[in-house]
Amino acid sequence: FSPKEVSVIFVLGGPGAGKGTQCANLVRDFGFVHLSAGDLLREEQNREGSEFGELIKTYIREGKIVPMEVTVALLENAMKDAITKQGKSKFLIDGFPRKLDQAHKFEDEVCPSAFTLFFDCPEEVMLQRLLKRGETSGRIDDNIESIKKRFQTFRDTSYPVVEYFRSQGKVIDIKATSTPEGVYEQVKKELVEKLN
Ligand code: UP5
Ligand code: MG
Repeated sequence: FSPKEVSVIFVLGGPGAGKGTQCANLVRDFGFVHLSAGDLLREEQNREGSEFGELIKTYIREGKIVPMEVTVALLENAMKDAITKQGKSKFLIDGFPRKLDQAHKFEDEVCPSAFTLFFDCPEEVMLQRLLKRGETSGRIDDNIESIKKRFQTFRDTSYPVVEYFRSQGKVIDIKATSTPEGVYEQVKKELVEKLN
């Protein structure tokens, strides 16, 4: 597909900041296609016959970033599907890019982003959310050891991506500490301003 046919918004924020929750709201109200890189990786991990299953599992448990070739291919395929099978063109790419080289590769080879929604949330709050979710989620990384590693990776490797987009004036900051509804009010307000 041609980058001209599509628009991409990156949705970034620490582990448990509420990216997935808010993307679901935006899908309901604005008709975006929501692609979570983490969800696509978990799906690939569970796919019968995947050559990357074990690798993805190990990286996710350790809170490390899966080699970008795998993730970019999954995202690109999912975008192609949504375009050809559903005639969609507006994408929320959630939890990606998590490293500067991924940002460059995606914007050079797939599609430049319009802007980034950044969910800003303190670690104590994210920790409580993730531990609570871990009681029922079955996610192999919702345990205290993995969560600490995810936070470390976010601080060292992923937050610099936000700063990079910020230096281009392409970040919308959202305070992600209030209720899901309260956070969504901010998201809607900012988005409507941006899109008008
Ligand atoms: N919740 C949400 N909002 C709330 C609010 N305002 N108040 C109270 N509770 C709130 O929310 C997390 C939990 O908090 C839920 O229980 C929710 O109900 C509650 P959610 O919306 O799921 O937050 P989200 O930011 O999406 O958290 P998630 O755990 O998905 O974030 P991660 O970034 O850690 O996970 P992701 O799936 O993106 O990545 C997982 C792993 O995959 C990475 O660690 C990495 O190993 C790998 N990965 C890559 O290698 N490359 C990639 O490009 C992407 C992922
Ligand atoms: Mg998520």
